[in-house]
Amino acid sequence: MQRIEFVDTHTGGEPTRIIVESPIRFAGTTLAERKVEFHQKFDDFRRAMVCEPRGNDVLVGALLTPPLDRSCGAGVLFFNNIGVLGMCGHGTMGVAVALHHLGRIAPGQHRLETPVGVVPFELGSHGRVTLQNVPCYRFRRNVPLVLPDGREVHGDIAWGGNWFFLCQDHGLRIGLDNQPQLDALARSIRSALQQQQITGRNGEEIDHVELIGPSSSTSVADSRNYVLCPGGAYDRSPCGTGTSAKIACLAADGTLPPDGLYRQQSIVGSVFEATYKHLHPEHSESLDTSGQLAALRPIVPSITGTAFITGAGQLLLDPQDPFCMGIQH
Ligand code: PYC
Repeated sequence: MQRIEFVDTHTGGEPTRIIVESPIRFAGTTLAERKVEFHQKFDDFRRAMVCEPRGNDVLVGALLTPPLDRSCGAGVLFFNNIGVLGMCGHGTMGVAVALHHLGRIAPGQHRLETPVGVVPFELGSHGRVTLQNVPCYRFRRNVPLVLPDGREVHGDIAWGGNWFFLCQDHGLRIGLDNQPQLDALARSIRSALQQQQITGRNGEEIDHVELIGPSSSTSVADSRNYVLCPGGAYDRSPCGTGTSAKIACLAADGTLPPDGLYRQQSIVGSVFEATYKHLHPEHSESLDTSGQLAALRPIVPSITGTAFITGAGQLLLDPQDPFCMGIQH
């Protein structure tokens, strides 16, 4: 029987399972290489950690790895029910409180290495975490999209650590009681994007759809979102990368100034607070010498939320169990 140590958390209702120790020994020399390696060689391990019968479609996994960048306290690979993610905002907050729960970090400033870059974060009291996301930007504005039923919607395409299509003219109310309709629409948007080969920069797949609407009447938040994740589940939290993508669009429109506060409410009512600073042009050039990124005026978002520990222990992998390595739907 193999035993895998884990800590479970949730951030604004969205769960993260942090894998503290794993038998995996990576050969890759960057986290981006290890992301590919995890997907290609250890997909059964991913399934075993987050899919049924031990997990579910909503659960995001976070595999802790020793950092390759010595300025970081830990490295992490985020994954879900279908694959590996570049970055995850709610998951980063979960990792922060899990590292504290394990006695590995104290409240204060820390750095986490992810496949898309280093994510500095500050752990405050009572599970409050502010993360500084990787540089984010709007790639295309107000893109028309014809849906399979002939209806046309519009959306911005933005990078928030993952690729998002952010749509506001969808005509639906964002509320839990409307979830089946929101889900059907978000799925049809995603398949239209695929069919019409509408992508992010460098042809990358847009795998997250974010529907945006007014916040609930009892909330002071600036807007409420419904985020369809790549594996078909919807984000219970306001989505850290989705909130980053949203404020990148507001920054590009000039409707949110640097350091201005934006509050993003999720479908279950939880709220992330977001601010941003512009990325220094020299920094953009060091990330992309073609100058294309600098022209998109990337921002560096700070996202704040609260995560809670919900469980900790060992996952048991019994080789006699026919579903030991999880069920892939
Ligand atoms: O918080 O960035 C996020 C996220 C991505 C997918 C689910 N949550």
